[in-house]
Amino acid sequence: MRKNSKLFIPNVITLLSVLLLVLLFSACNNVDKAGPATATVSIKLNHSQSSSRMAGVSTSFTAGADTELIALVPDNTSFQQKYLSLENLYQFALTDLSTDTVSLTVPLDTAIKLYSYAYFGEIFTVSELQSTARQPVQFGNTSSFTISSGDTSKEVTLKSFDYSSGLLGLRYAGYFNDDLSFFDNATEETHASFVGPYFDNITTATAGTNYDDTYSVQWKGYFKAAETGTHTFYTKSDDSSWLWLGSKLTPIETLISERSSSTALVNNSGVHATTTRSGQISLTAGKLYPILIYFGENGGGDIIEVSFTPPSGTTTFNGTNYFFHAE
Ligand SMILES: [Ca+2]
Ligand SMILES: [Ca+2]
Repeated sequence: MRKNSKLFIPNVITLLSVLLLVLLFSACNNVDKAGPATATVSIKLNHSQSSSRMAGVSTSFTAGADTELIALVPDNTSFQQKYLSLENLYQFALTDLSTDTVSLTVPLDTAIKLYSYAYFGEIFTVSELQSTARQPVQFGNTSSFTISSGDTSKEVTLKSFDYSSGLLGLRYAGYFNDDLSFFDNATEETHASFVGPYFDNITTATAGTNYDDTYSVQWKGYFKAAETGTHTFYTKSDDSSWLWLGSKLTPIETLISERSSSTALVNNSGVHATTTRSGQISLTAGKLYPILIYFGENGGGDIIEVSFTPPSGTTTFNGTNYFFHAE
């Protein structure tokens, strides 16, 4: 009993302290919940035509687009081709394509920017886009800007994403053994002999030869055709290699999600000595096509080379001005 009464006063003090902390905490939360002041602003979009990518794809960012979704994000938000993956997103809205304007409720005096996702062939609402896995076929962004109290309109330039030279090449631990889904969850690893991550060509000089066992490599990006007509693609490998080319205007993520053994342009699968296989495809000059290459080495000798023959050209390993990746 005595013991309990001695503890009574300290316990009350502790209880009151906790109560005070809880009150302080909830007060702070209330302030946070209120957030920064906002204003609803009509934003005029100037669609830039300057990018090298769009020179190859379309003369105008939204030319022929039926729906354009605008995402309002904090300035430090990284671009995602799947817009639903954007973090810290403020708001989605659709552009009025007849006036190139979009109405958004923006935070005031905060660094913000817009990401744009254009769709072709069908008109969507925001909720329809949010409930579908449909991928946009063109992307753009603005520079950072702020809206201050009293601003009712703003004009911003929307630039399409540029492409940079080279395919992204990543090496993984283990031999994929023709299990295409291996690359979905493979463990990336670095290796001194594996030069990258962007490849203007894939030859014994860049990927190496006879330098290791039980590893796999994925190259992905875009192939920009210089001529219209039949192109032949080759892989020369020990052991397995595969090559896919998707439809023009298709993001590489779509090609990866749809690739299968039956849609491969080059199927050079299996554990085997150095073997060259090829496939042919008709391409249009100036257009970008997603390209995906898988390679794996089980044991013994190892080599991977990728070459192609344009309609009127000679076979080459040199992918400069042909191989690109999106920024
Ligand atoms: Ca080897
Ligand atoms: Ca081998």
